[in-house]
Amino acid sequence: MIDQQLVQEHNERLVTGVEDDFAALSVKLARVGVDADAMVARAKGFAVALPSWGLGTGGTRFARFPGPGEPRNIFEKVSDCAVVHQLGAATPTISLHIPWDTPSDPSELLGFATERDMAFDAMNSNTFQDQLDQPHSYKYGSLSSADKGAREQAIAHNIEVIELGQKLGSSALTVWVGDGSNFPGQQDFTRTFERYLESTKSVYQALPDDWKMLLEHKIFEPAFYSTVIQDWGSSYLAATEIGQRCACLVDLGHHAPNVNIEMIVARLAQFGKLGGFHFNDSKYGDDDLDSGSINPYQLFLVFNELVNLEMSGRPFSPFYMLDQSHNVTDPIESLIYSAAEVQRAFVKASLIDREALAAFQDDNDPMMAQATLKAAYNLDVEPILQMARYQSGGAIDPVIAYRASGYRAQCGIDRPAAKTLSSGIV
Ligand code: RM4
Ligand code: MN
Ligand code: MN
Repeated sequence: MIDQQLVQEHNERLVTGVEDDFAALSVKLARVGVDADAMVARAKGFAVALPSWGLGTGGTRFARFPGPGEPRNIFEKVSDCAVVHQLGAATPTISLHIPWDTPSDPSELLGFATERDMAFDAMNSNTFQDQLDQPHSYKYGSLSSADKGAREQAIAHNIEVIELGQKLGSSALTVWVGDGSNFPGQQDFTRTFERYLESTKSVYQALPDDWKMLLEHKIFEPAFYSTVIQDWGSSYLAATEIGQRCACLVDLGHHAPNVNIEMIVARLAQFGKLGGFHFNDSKYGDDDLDSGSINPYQLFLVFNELVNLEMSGRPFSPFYMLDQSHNVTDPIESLIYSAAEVQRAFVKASLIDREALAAFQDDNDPMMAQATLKAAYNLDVEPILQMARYQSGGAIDPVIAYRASGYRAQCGIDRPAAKTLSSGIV
């Protein structure tokens, strides 16, 4: 963790300016009947989970350029997550990926996280890679494989992930499989999907009553012709077949460019099958760019749907997580910044004048309807986010505070990396 004294000194230098900006924004919002303090409270209540696999430098098929002081094990990842939350005050939980993060002693890991005020969010299984000593290969699929042994192994793995998650205080299993095909004709779409459903139902039977199972769709990769859960339609069908506590997880990067993701969100929400999100951004085929870095308006429109759902009063407690790969930035900086971008979209969406919007919609007034959305989107809500961080004990400008702390340089000393050439796999 970073010395809290440093955070306080950082805040003391900036707080007067923030108070001035916040006062000005409060006056502006009061004119349209919005209480700025209530928005700060809302921002403070917002949380998005951190992906344990996002703390190391990411890479591509071509190369990876590791940064100094990368975490070498799950404890160091938790330490880095604690720093992200200490400064950004929006990320109190961690989502683990198993077996990448399997602890030898779960209670030790839980204790380590609790001491740092961190908890565990949804658990992620991994049946898209083979592990050493694993009897069956996932080369041709896992939960949907034609090989019964591979399917049974994948089911058993998912159940083990649930059992581990129970020891860590988690309450959800996210299932993303790389299953699919690279050639037309390679797989029979229907039989493959049937096998997937059968396997996933077996996992669901082991799901504790208070858990959720989240199915994540992805248009392509690693399979390049078809994937078993390719789109939200397949995901919805599967979640509906599997059971009431099974729902769909939307990873923003898992769609074709220009797809109307906010409408997918609305559809899933309407039919009670929206389970959670993996936030990130994408431009072409990449699924792991930083949230809000390419298309912040889309993120806002997604949150417009989420706030709509919240306002509808229907039961709703989605799992929010960042799922990003940081190839050219310090992962801690990216995660702090991205969490704030997601929180910003949430706050802006909370400022939409929904009554006016509904009236314009019913009057068939597209100009004023879109202007109502834009009025909220165009507001600069930074003082609200700064005030929320300040009141929560975080840093007013968390990336600046992080840089000033020297945390990364210290990690570079404490965590010497093995000297290997990092190569791509082309
Ligand atoms: C996938 C998907 C999953 C994540 C893996 C590492 O593209 O987004 O959520 O667990 O990557
Ligand atoms: Mn994902
Ligand atoms: Mn992905």
